[in-house]
Amino acid sequence: MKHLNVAMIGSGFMGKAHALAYANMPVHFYPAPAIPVRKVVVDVSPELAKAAAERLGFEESSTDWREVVNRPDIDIVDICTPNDSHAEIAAEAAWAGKHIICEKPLARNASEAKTMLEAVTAAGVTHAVGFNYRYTPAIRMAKKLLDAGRIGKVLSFRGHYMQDWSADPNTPSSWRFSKATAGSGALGDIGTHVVDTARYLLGDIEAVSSVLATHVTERPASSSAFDQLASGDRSGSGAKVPVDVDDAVYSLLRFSSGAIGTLEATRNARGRHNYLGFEIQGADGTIVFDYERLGELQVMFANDRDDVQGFRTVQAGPFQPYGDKFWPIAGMGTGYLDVKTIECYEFIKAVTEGRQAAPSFEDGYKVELVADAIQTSASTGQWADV
Ligand code: SOE
Repeated sequence: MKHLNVAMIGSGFMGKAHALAYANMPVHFYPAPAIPVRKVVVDVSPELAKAAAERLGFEESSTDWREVVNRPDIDIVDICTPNDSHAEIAAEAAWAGKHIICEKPLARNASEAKTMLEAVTAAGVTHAVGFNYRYTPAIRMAKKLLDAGRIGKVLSFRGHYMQDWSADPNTPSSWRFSKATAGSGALGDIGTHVVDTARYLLGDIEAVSSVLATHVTERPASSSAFDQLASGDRSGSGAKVPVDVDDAVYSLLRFSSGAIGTLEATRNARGRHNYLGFEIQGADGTIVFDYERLGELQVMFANDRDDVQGFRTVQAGPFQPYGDKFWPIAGMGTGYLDVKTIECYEFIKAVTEGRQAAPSFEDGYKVELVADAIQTSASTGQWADV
């Protein structure tokens, strides 16, 4: 079986998810298109990098990403670093002829994303951006129902991503609260997942009318090398540092198809942990998804008999996309790692077949165009074209 050597840059939360996905993928998808080999992991200090190699199962560790991405034995570069380093690492990796998977959002803004897309296109390598949620079996199932016309013409989309890990003003600061490193706040971090899901299910968005807000304007500095999200120290002990990104975004959406919709995203919604979801209304039915119950899809078909009309709950299982690769009985449970494992499979398959993955850097760039338009609309108070 073919083997592909992976160099992973960054070993935080996403590095852990990707490392587990490389290990699990050939177990679920056998025979695998190729076996990903966890060759070398890079982090900012020798201690962090060495610990990451031990913990995540990489053969080697390094602190020099540039040297690593230029190594002749590396086939794939996996970018799991904060947003401000994506463009530089991706350009170097593309010039070195490596296939690239880059965590989302692709970049801090559309112009940076465009340079990345140009670099990978010129190099002719396979590229993917980590909008993992579109691989959720229940979301794939929603796409199948839409493509088969089961809810008729799509009229509207209500998309949301609500979390609460930063609702407490004492949640420590991190690169996610700085425009220089992140580009934007809730918009880039989680709103872009909604944009990717919307584009995947309904097609391109052509105009937006948006508002952004920053409710928590300063946070205690973090004492940890890693961004700890909900598991951080909330004692409020660090010196306060300013927040210069949004922590909530609300937007109206107009799709090229004629459908209309909404997007809501915040990391400060008490009680909502990973509440990514949507409701799609069609002329002949409705589809509802909520990631906090990711193994389920709610569907309503208008052609059901009047006396039994209503939502039914479909459990993801062997009859839904990718379901047969996991457990042989519906309802046994799909998790975050399963979604990351499917993402890994699709990327490795695209590499071995010498074609583009989906979502690619082009999708990542188009999402950034929407995110830029949302910021323009929020600052002008007008609709903005994408
Ligand atoms: C933090 O909001 C975060 O880690 C996002 O960056 C991820 O994309 C999301 O999947 C989980 O939450």
